[in-house]
Amino acid sequence: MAVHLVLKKVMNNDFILNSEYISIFEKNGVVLLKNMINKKWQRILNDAIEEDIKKPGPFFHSYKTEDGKGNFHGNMRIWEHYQGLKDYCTKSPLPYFAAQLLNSNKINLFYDQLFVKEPETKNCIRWHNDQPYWPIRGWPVISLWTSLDPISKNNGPMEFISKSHKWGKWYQPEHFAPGASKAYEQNPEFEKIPDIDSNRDKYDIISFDMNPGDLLAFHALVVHGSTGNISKNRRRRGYAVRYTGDDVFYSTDKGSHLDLRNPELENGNLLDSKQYPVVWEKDKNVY
Ligand SMILES: O=C(O)CCC(=O)C(=O)O
Repeated sequence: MAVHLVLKKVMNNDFILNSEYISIFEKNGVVLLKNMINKKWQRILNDAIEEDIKKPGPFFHSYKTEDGKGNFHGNMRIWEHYQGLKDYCTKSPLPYFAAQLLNSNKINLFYDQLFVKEPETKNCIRWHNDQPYWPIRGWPVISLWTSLDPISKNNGPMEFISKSHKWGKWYQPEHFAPGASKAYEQNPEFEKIPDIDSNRDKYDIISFDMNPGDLLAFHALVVHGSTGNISKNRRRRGYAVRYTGDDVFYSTDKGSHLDLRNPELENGNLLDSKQYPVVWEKDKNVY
């Protein structure tokens, strides 16, 4: 028992986030955490992503490319089918990072999502905030996004409007690429996203150069998007894991993505379920 406690303390210290990171996340809705994912996890991600590109899991939703060049592979809920990703989402330090950033005693895995933009894939991801797409309500909700490729201006960095998570705005979901089959339900409580690209100088837009191993942590209501990968030879394999903190609950409100809904839950239920498992609890987990 004593040995276990000592081990627990050492590991906790290894993964304690600097309080400055937490303040930046709370203030701006996004923070870059440098060098957080070790090579072992990067290899696991690499293998699973290549496997998913070759043989996609059931929620595959390739986006049509804008000029026929490149390739944009999208998928989600992949952890449910690949042990390596399940381990990354549930047993890596990620849930503990989420707990610290969200100041929560319990963390549920909500889902994971892949966005692979091959070289010369000009598609942007339109400006949006995430939570209107999701059948969940409550404040402590976060994505931890990483890329297996170095990211800079030309190969599709994520962009964020700093502090927009506090605007109190929920924007009507729209598809990320033309040609998608089913439109999102309209929710009268959501509003149309403004034309940010035509007025970029009016917004505090921030983006980050990244290296493999870095993590971008962003709040579910921060407005964000990503630019196209216009490079001729650099890939951009982005992978996001979404986590929820204390008291987040299931919602059947209109507008959310059908593939993220959970038949086990009813409106107002806490999320604990097979699809959204508890992955970290204060005083119970090693990290
Ligand atoms: O990876 C991207 O290009 C977009 C990711 C995104 O919008 C998200 O993870 O919410």
